[in-house]
Amino acid sequence: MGKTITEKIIEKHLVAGRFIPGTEIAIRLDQTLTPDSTGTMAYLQFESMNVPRVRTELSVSYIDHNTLQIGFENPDDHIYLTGIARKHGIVLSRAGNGICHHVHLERFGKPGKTLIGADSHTPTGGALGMIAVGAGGLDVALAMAGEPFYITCPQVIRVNLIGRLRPWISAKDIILKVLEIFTTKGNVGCVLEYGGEGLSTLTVPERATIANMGTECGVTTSVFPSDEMTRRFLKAQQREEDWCEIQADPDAAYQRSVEIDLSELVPLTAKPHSPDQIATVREVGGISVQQVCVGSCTNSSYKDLVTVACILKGKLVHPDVSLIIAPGSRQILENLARDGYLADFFASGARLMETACGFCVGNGQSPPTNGVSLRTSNRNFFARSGTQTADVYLVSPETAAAAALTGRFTDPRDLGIAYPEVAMPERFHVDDRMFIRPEETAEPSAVKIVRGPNIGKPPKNDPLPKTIRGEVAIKVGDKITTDHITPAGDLLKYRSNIPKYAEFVFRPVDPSFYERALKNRDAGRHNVVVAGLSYGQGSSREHAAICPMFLGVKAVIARSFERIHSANLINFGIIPLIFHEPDVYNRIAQGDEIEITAIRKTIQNGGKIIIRNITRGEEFECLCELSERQKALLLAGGALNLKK
Ligand code: MIC
Ligand code: SF4
Repeated sequence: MGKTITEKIIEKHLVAGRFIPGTEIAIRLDQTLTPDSTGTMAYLQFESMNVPRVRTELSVSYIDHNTLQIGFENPDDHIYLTGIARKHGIVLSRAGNGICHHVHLERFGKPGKTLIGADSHTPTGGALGMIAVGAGGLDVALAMAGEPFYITCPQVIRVNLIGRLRPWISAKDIILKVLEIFTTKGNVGCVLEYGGEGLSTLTVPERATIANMGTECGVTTSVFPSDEMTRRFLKAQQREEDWCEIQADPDAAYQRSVEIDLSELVPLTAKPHSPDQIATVREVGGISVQQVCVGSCTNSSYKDLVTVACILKGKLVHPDVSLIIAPGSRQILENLARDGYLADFFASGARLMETACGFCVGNGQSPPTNGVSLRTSNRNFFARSGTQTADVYLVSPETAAAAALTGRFTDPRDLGIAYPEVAMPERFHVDDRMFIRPEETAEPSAVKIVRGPNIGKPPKNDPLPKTIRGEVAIKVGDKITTDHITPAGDLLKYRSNIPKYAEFVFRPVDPSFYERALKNRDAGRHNVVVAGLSYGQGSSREHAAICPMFLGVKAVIARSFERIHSANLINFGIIPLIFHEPDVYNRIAQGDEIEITAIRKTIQNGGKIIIRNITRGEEFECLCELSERQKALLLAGGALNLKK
């Protein structure tokens, strides 16, 4: 039987296991990437492994998330990252060079290669025909140290695109349709593999929008074939030699197939507060809009921004709207400047931001109280924008531009102007001077690493105790994201300082959690978190496991977990337990006294995991499927203990 693209690439990189969906496999990694926000912790962990040079073909460290530099913490992180890159053979992409996923696609991604990144949108690389997966920083550190990456061998779902997009409809509308079909829940362990004749009109940056936001479905990754479009993009990037063809075999078998007719799509939006709350723009109606943000790793390509510039040309942004434009990379910004489009932005009253994550991660540009913000980014989780009362809608660049002009949610087809058909340039102006390359450092071992006062050490954990005894320190509902657990925005500057960052765990849900958890921990009691469905959705930030670990959390009992977060919990010695009978969730409350006797022995030898709810006089069973490797990680109290 023929093979899928996913199977072909994974099989070439297998170091343990076989391509049997649902089983644990290990793959060799060709490339890694880190952003600054998760990178500092990843490199602190990498340093503790005493490996002098990275063992990958390519590792890139990007300074892209936190470039605001309010206070010394953030610039100190940049200096630390630069030193680490010079010392250990990593390429550094300097602040101002752009968002990791854009820059990686432009300059480093290669069809057929494997990549993991300490950022959940690493699957953007799937647009080039790579297997690109998001992971916790510790997994990336291990990959740089030459260790393989362990994942559950995925089930492959085919997304067949037929037809052709009509004017004013674009790649964002395709992925919003995918989110409507798949939702954000229930897709753990799957890969979305795209195919069909509809692909022939989609350029790599458009495929990147789709692969990028596939993350919101909770899939392991998304992947596109590497075809003539891919060759064209790499040629435009002046690196055609990196191209090779990768196609699924015509008789490849898929777990499931879904077909989307592009010619039937209309402008869509994801309503607050989840990327799968899909409606048509017309259904939402003409509500007034106070802010429009075009940017992020999802939709800020050259084509996206030129389209917006053409729509704005000769007009002024509505007086009640603040329009933010943040190009995805310095290359995009420079090409816009050279081709004259920046002048159109300035003349229209748009506000130009740095080529960085910025507003997307709540790092500036918070909407006003009760404000409506239209964004081309990928996440509209509660409070992520920095304003708890704001409503964030995710839209295409076309819909964003329409609202910027009218001050209202507007179907861009109703603007009454001709659709600007923008082609991808045949050749981009390329300038790689904002990378610091390993070969530029003459004596890497002599590089002194500078650590500002905010840069700590990765916190230690004890091995798993014999028995877990303590209280349910918090009970939360469904779809708790890592933005709820460890908020970013103004707190990004504490990413290198776990004791400080831990003060804000669960702040958007229950600001009193920290005091309670700390009190229990200091009294020698364990903390347990109880949650609903899809716990740990969203970002790959392992801080959502490290900070709870620091506060003495030993187990999370949920109705279901998302992939990266569950791996992060295990990496830091916290047991992810699943209610055997979902109904028990309704009978457990915050403050309940909990005991899990002989948990160490049960993890070691197998057997039923029974939880005693002492407060309610009830016993219930939990499930926890673990590989031998994961058992060893939990028993040791995390991967760092085990590696030592
Ligand atoms: C995000 O989009 O949530 C982030 C910020 O890029 C994160 C990484 C982080 O938390 O630093 C992600 O997606 O993994
Ligand atoms: Fe940056 Fe936003 Fe993309 Fe995360 S989703 S990498 S914060 S632009």
